[in-house]
This record gives sequence, structure tokens and C-alpha cells, in this order.
Amino acid sequence: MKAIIFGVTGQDGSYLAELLLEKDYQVVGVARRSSVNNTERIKHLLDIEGFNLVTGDVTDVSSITSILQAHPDVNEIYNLAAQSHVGISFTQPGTTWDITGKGCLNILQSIVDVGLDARFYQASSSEMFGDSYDIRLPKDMNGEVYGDKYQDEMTRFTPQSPYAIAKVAAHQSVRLYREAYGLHGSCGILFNHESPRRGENFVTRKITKWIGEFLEWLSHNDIPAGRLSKECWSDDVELLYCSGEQNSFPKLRLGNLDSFRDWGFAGDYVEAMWMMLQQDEPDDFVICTGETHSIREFLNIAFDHAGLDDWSPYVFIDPEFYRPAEVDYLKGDSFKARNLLNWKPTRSFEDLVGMMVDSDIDDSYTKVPSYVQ
Ligand code: NAP
Ligand code: G4F
Repeated sequence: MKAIIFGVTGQDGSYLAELLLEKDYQVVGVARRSSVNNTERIKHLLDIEGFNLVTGDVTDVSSITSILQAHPDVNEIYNLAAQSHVGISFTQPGTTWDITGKGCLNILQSIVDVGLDARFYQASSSEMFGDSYDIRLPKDMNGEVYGDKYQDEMTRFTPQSPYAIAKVAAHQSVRLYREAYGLHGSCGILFNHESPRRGENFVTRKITKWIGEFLEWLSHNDIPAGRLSKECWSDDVELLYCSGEQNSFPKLRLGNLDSFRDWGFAGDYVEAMWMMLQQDEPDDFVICTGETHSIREFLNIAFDHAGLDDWSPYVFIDPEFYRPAEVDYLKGDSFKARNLLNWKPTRSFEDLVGMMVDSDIDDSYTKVPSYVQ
């Protein structure tokens, strides 16, 4: 079996490449040209027989077509390429549209033009639901909703960002190419999924990376955990001081702490992508844990796991990280995937947070911390 992965250098691309190589696939990974090394997450795969890294860009149809023509025997094509940061999509809506929306259309049309019979996976997103949800139980006599709010394959899309609009366009394009050309194209509507390989400007990794660097700073300065009391710190809004002004550490700068996300482990979610393409008929599936937690809850567990009792003195709320429009609540129902694909998540929320914190604590002892770079 042979697969092409667009977006192989990303979090999911790296896990998916590993999964397919384990299954004895030949994997063609597509990475865009970059002036700096963008293969950090897949460097352990580069010399593996069966893995072939090629250069390409989803905004350039001719580059996609050349790759597809070079692999007429490809069985599965995964499109994970995106400008995937929701906040950045507000400041770069055009780039986001070109990569995240039109990039998908470019691949679909190239598949048709080259005449491939391959199966196609599109990385759709729970962001497409925006501020929309369904409610499982009725309202009470006063009209107050007391039921469980959730999103599944039937929930309406009301996208709340340029990123989400681009994802809806891509999602609808797959449906159209399925109906118009008989393409075996499936969309995974994936809720947030994280890992130690998560990009450093997503909220979960931003928190765990900060914890790793902070603990390293404490250790370099011989500050024992027992001295982690609040009187140790000055009242400076943005910096933490311990023994003098020359010895400060930047606080963790975050935006809205009150949104809720359904967070799972990325390794589980790439398994679902592969399972979707093993179905006789193409279809769309929600992939999620069914639990929702706020950013505050993430902070509670992450700081507690690292042995830091209260995160509030360490966090600076910076309006820079607020978005012009927010998605307040995501909680999925993966009933369809559990039943038809036999898929289920393997990691609890607490395991996921602990795994990310542990990884960033270990890493920080071997890497140059960003605050001295
Ligand atoms: P990610 O880490 O940001 O990876 C995105 C990948 O797309 C990277 O390999 C990136 O390359 C590549 N890319 C960007 N622009 C490109 C272009 N013009 N041509 C070719 N490749 C390009 O994202 P992820 O977390 O792995 O997510 C994978 C996919 O799932 C994305 O489409 C994302 O929108 C979607 N998704 C993610 C989640 C989640 O919670 N993680 C949830 C739902 C949907 P560089 O390494 O060079 O930047
Ligand atoms: O970690 P986030 O940036 O993820 P977001 O916006 O939910 O998007 C991720 O999940 C989507 C699936 O639902 C994917 F499609 C998408 O590609 C991406 O992987 O933000 C999560 C929440 C938001 O409410 C945000 O406002 O955290 C809040 N937040 C608070 N402070 C912050 C920050 N987000 C970021 N990135 N940085 C902050 O400092």
C-alpha cells in the first residue's frame, strides 16, 4: 500500500506517517520549502526505507499534480496541510484561505485531472461548528436548558473565524467531489487533539512549555520548591522576580481562559483517519473524547502535575491573545465513529496533560530555553 501525506511535518502528519509505516505502507510525505528546518517532528523517519520526503505546496496546483503523476499507484491521500492556527487566521485571512480552503480544492481537482483511483482524507475541524451545538435533553418548565450540549455529524456549521470558514469550504468541496466524480473522499471532523508534538503557540503546549522552562529557571537559580511562596514574587504584572531584578522570568501570557474544549491525544486521532479510509463507502465522522474542559481546568491539572499549587500568580492575561470572535464551547459525540469504525480514545484528559507536562520538563533540560534565545 502507498499513501501520500500533505502536511507530514505537522503534529498529526508525524503520527500518521509513523502509523502507516508500522502497517508497512510506503509513505510519500509532502513538505513545503522552508528556509529553516521544518522536519523536526519527522527527523527519525527520514532514513527509514519506505519513507520518501518530497517538496510541494498545496497552494500550487502544478506542484500537487507533479507529485500525484509521479505516484500513479497511490492508494490513499491524506490532506493535513493547513494554516491551522485560529487566532492567526484573523490577521492572515487570505493566506489561511489559500492554504486551508483552496489547498484542499487544489488536491481534489488534481486527483480528478490525473485520473487517480485513490481514497482521500480531509482534515475537517470541530471549529466548523463555531457557536452552534445540539442539546440532548429538553428545557425545564422555565425554558432553562439543563441538557447536555454537544456537537455531532448533524450539528449545523456556524463558523466563527477565517480558519473555520476555509475548513467548511474544504469540507463541502469533498462532499461535492464525492457526489460529482464518485471520489472516495472522507472527512474527519476532529475535535482538538494534542501531544508533546503540538505546535508551541496552541494554548495547551504554550502552558506546558512554559512550565518546563520555568522549572528549569528555578533549578538554575537554586530556588527550591519550598520557596515557591507568593511573597517570593514582586507585584510586577508581567515578570516574576525572585532574588533581584537581574533575575526575572516572564509570566505565562494567555488570553481567554473561559472557553471549553474537547481535548484528546493526537496519536489516537490519526488511527481514526486511517480507519475512515478502510471503509467501503466514504463518509464523515466526528472524532472526540466526549468530555469538555476549560483552559482554567487545563491550567489546574498542568500546574498541579508539575508540583506548582496555584497558577494564578504566574499567569498574565494579555488582551493580545483574545480573538475578535471566540468559540466558547466544544464537546463532541463520537457515537458514529465508535459504532461504525470501532474507534475510541485511549487517553484520559489527565493522562494527556501529564504526558505533555512531563515531556516539556524533560526537554527543557536538553534545549536552550526560549527566554535566553
Ligand atoms: P499543524 O501541526 O499546524 O500542521 C500543519 C501542516 O500543514 C504542517 O506540516 C505545515 O507545514 C503544513 N502546511 C502549511 N502550509 C502548507 C502549504 N502551503 N503546503 C503544504 N503544507 C503546508 O497542524 P496539526 O495539528 O497537525 O493538524 C493537522 C490538520 O488537522 C490541519 O489541517 C488542521 O487544521 C486539522 N485539525 C487539527 C486539529 C487539532 O486539534 N490538532 C483539530 C481539527 C483539525 P510546516 O511544518 O512547514 O508549517
Ligand atoms: O489552542 P487553541 O489555539 O486551539 P483552537 O482555537 O481550539 O484550535 C485548535 O483546535 C481546532 C479544533 O477545534 C483545530 F481545528 C485548530 O486547527 C486548532 O488545532 O485555543 C484554544 C482556546 C481558545 O478559546 C483560545 O482563545 O484557548 C484560548 N486561549 C487562551 N489563551 C489561547 C490562549 N489560545 C492560544 N492559541 N494562545 C493563548 O495564549
